[in-house]
Amino acid sequence: MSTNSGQLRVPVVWSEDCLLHEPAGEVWLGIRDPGTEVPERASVILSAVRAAGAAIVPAQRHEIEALHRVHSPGLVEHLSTIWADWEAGGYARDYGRDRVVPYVFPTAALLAGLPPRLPAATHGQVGLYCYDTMTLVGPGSWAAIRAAADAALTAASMITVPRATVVPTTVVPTTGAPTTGAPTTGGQRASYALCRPPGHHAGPDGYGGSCYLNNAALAAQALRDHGADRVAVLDIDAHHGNGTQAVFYPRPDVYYGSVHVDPGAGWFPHYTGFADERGDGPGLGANRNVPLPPGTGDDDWLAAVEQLCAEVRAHGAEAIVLSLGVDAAAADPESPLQVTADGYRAAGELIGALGPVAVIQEGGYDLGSLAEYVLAALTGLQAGAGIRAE
Ligand code: SP5
Ligand code: ZN
Repeated sequence: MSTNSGQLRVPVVWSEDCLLHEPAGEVWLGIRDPGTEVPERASVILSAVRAAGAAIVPAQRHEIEALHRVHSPGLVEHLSTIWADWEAGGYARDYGRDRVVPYVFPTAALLAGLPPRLPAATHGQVGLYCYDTMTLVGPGSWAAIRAAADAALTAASMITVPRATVVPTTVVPTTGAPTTGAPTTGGQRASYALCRPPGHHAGPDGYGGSCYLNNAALAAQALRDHGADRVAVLDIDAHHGNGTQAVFYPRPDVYYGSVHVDPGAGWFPHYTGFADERGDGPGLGANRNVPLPPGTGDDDWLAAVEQLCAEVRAHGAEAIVLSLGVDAAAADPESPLQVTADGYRAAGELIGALGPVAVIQEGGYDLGSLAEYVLAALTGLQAGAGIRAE
């Protein structure tokens, strides 16, 4: 037992299935690199939260319809079947293509206003819902994608929502032995879903950025469906959560606020995350992006987090979803931000004070410091929420 034992009182929602997704690299600028979104990310976080004494709660299986609250049935069906189609098509066996990677994308440049048809060939179809070459699909991917979504939905169901009249009825047990016992419906001030793969780059009808289904958006929508009139998603991953923004862009009921490295300075996702993206129609004003220059450290990053927290309060959010990417860490290979673990602890404290929070794991790729950062954020969060460590 580590000396941290008993320190982490936020229950951790987890499914072993999250380890089954092995993207086996990412194709970046035409070459397959090893990739950084690896199963070990989840393993090191799991070990650390266990050592810190957290209750581990199994992710509960939710019906497919819960996924359709955020995503098109077409995307969900595609993700659940594309590996089997790829395998049946012999792409792995006969052509040495061991993962699904698209090569034609039906962008406006190709379609020129025509509606996308369903291509006859599987290798044509694989570009239909995917917007980059870095988000590979393999044999275990769907099991993990669904498990991550289940973990997020479970975490959402664990926190208390004011005036909640509905407890989720679509929850059915999954396999796997239950562990030490936090309740699975309501009552918690905070919960943490150890989601892998991450989700915030996945939109209503498409995937990319190492994300397939949007775990945080699913959690936020579930909180709305469980009785919260207003929900906020705070995104402190180093990258802009274009998928979450897209899901809620026209809506006033779910605020989205993100602090991230400036896409205008050359960083992924390149096309979104600019300060002038403020929402659309009735949702105008309920979207906020705070892009920061490469090299930004704790002070300016925390000032941005504080600004977002003030907006969450002004929005009147009754429940909060925190997209917790820790790739703003100084040592992270995927971002040039320079935030310390103490910075994440301070951010957690600010956010924990806002109200009930369901925390969703997003990015974070430095295997040496990842777990320390997650623990810092979660212990800060419980302090801010007034949850006493023992
Ligand atoms: C969830 C999340 O954090 N997704 C971010 C994915 C950003 N990936 C950008 C990949 C750019 C290519 N990686 C080059 C790594 C060089 N070390
Ligand atoms: Zn990220």
